[in-house]
Amino acid sequence: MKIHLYERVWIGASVAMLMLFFGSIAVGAVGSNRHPPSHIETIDPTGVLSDARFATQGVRTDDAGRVHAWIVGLTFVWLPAELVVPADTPVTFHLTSVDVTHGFSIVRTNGQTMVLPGYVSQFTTTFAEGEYLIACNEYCGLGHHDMAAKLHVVPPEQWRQATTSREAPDTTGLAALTPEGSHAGH
Ligand SMILES: [Cu+2]
Repeated sequence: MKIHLYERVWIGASVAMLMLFFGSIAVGAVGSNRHPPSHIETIDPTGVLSDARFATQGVRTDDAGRVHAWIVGLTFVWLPAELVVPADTPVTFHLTSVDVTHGFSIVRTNGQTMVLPGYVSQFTTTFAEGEYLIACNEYCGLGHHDMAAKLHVVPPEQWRQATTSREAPDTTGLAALTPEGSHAGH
């Protein structure tokens, strides 16, 4: 079979482009350690705020001293709206939603995941010192553009001092928030 020269050139170019695009995905996934959020851990989306894992949102350490952040997304806020974590230390994020799908995105980092009602999304990453914007990158309703939070990454010594003196966060009133309750009409 005779293949015209131009046809061969274009076949070659298409194959090269496919390899380039696939390669860039592979480099992004492996090089930047990106992976899909876990869909293994489930949660009752109507009982998130009374669930032991998410009743108190925020940053906590486990018995082994590892740092975890527990975050709830709802139209149109992240709870809590401010997080403080230590720099250059792995932080494991656990996220869920009480209503619709949200996108948790820590801008200028590889910290990003979809947040779905009924599931606990989880990822672990480390940060350089600084202030980061957390945005919702999954359209969730009319107030979507206001759905933002702040991540403060401080030197580990400073963080440890602050956590030992920090009181348990005040969650009074949060139990009254339900998907239907205070956020109707998203
Ligand atoms: Cu959103």
